[in-house]
Amino acid sequence: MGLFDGFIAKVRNVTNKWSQSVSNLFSDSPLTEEFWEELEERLMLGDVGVEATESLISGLRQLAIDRRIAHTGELKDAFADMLAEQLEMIPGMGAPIDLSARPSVVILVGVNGSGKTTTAGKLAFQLSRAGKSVILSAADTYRAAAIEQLKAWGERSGVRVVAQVLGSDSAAVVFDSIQAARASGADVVIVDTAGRLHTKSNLMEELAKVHRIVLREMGDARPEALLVLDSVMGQNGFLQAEAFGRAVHLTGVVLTKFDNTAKGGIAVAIAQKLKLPIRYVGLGEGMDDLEPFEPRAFISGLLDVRLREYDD
Ligand SMILES: Nc1nc2c(ncn2[C@@H]2O[C@H](COP(=O)(O)OP(=O)(O)OP(=O)(O)O)[C@@H](O)[C@H]2O)c(=O)[nH]1
Ligand SMILES: [Mg+2]
Repeated sequence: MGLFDGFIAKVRNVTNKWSQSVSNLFSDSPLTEEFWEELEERLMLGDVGVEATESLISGLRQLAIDRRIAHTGELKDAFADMLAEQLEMIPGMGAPIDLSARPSVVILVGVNGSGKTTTAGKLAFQLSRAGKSVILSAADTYRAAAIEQLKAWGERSGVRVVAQVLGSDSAAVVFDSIQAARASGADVVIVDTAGRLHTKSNLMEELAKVHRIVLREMGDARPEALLVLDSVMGQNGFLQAEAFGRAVHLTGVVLTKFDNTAKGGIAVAIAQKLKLPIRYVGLGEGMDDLEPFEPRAFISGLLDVRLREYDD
């Protein structure tokens, strides 16, 4: 069993119509101009993005010439390899989050409803199960329901939640959480922030303030600041990334609701456009439905191929 077999199986399980339609293009059929057009169209429809699509197609065409390939099926492994390479180009792609500081801090940011609180809960559960002492920080102080939602996750996973009353200053909650972590010797603080439109500058300033407090409290260490992106939104979600990246130093992406998307190519577009490493993929609403991202395992599951050395 490879290290990421479970991840491959999960991605394969949710493998949607799109990846099947791409996968099915690689068959016994002769390699025709029509094939290239179809492939290009399906990649574009799947949110792979213009640049990545062009570079994939031209690389694959060259390979077909070099190897005198006659049937589309012979290109499938090479195609999967190229997709994986597009992902692997980004430093830190699939790397585990940095939990070396004590306490380490993971801040989740993103627009409304992208899956921040759910991700915070799943992550708290998983890290806690792995033997880490975790604190959840309820820095979304805008809605009472948000604090309750995080507390419910805390109960479910046996993790302490540090919260203040509705309307409190987010940065103060985060400060409290870090103090509590220090006092109790906790390993990691996971910060759930309010969803916000990236165009609201006062809200983005609030996020910057949270980040500053964390930096100050961590000394030489650095937090993970993960942009939580809804896969279903596809490339429409990219506009957010730039604004969030100005407020906090983003260290990666959590790609949520991958189980619901009809456009599996979004991971490739994130690499190409945002140049941010994907760290986790959300594949459902349950506690176990958050998987560390691994590029080769991901592509293996997506296209139903077996890429070599995905777990080396
Ligand atoms: N299917 C599926 N649903 C998810 C996933 N992640 C989150 N959700 C659902 O998406 C909805 C919104 O999730 P939240 O975690 O509340 O999102 P949020 O970013 O905290 O939202 P705000 O705090 O309002 O900005 C909930 O119904 C979640 O159960 C996922 O990976 N797959
Ligand atoms: Mg929330």
